[in-house]
Amino acid sequence: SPLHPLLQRLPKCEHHLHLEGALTPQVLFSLAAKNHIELPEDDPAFASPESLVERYREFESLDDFLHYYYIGMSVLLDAGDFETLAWDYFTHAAADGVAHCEVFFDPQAHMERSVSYDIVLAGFQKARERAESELGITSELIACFLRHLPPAHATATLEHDAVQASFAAGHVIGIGLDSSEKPFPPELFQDVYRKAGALGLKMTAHAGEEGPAAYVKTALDTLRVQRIDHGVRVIEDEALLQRIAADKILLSICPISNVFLKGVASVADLPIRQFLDAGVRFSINSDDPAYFGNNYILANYCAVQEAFELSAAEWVAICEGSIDGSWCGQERKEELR
Ligand code: ES4
Ligand code: ZN
Repeated sequence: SPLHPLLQRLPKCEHHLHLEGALTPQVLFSLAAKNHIELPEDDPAFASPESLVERYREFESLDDFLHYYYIGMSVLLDAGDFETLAWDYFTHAAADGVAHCEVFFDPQAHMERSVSYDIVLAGFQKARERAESELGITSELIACFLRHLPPAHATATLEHDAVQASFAAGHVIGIGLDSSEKPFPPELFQDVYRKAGALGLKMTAHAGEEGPAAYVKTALDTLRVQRIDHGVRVIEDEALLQRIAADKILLSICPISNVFLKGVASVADLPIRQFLDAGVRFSINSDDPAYFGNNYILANYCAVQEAFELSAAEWVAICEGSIDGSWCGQERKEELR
């Protein structure tokens, strides 16, 4: 596209990136060797990094992907491993013109396998500091709860001392909700969101990725989130679409992820044009780039451009909306504009 230089140059904000989803097969295999972690011998996909790359091209669904995602993160053990992972993401983000990002991680998935929260956070903090000083990228951390685990487990995690300390220190600014969407509707997690709201945390939730528009509605009504991750299925509910536009709820959409996980057949099937026409604020994001063809944020911008041929003014407006919808301070927003 003739707009490619503009897409590269625009200062981008990324709001939907799972740090564990930035684990490339190459890094996965090297950390598995270093940490003496056995990968599944009964799955030929784990024969080599190359065969894993091939298997990642054939995900059938969100749950099929998540099976590999949770095996993948089992190679992460010490703070240096988490620093390596996050640094790998930040260097890709810098190459793609990301100026600011708000990234997810899954505390329960590490704590469940006896990796302490402080180890995870120490590694991420080191990478974040280095990204700011060496790459000029600012970042925030969002702790996601796993919806396939009991809601009480999420609440206990929020109340864990080290987690509370990371909120108090401002190292983690918000919470999210991810993993297998159906049959775990948002309202199951009202307790943990009410407690997070009382702490003044930012709040978002995955909804309307595989699940119905009704899940987006209950995320807004019962969890009181300020943002919706994915949310593409709101297109099935016109009144909800209008409400999201009026309330300036940001949808963090992930076009290439939706194609890899079979939510849509192609990027052209996403309701991007309807969102623009209805005045819905959205950002374009990479989700789990290492699992989805090594496609980072710029590839997602380009895929949208190829499918929809947006104007330069529309791209500038998308980027301004994603600055406005960011959770950084007002001074940083001014710098980003
Ligand atoms: C995820 Cl694409 C997606 N959806 C839900 N949960 C996730 N965790 C990591 N990637
Ligand atoms: Zn996601």
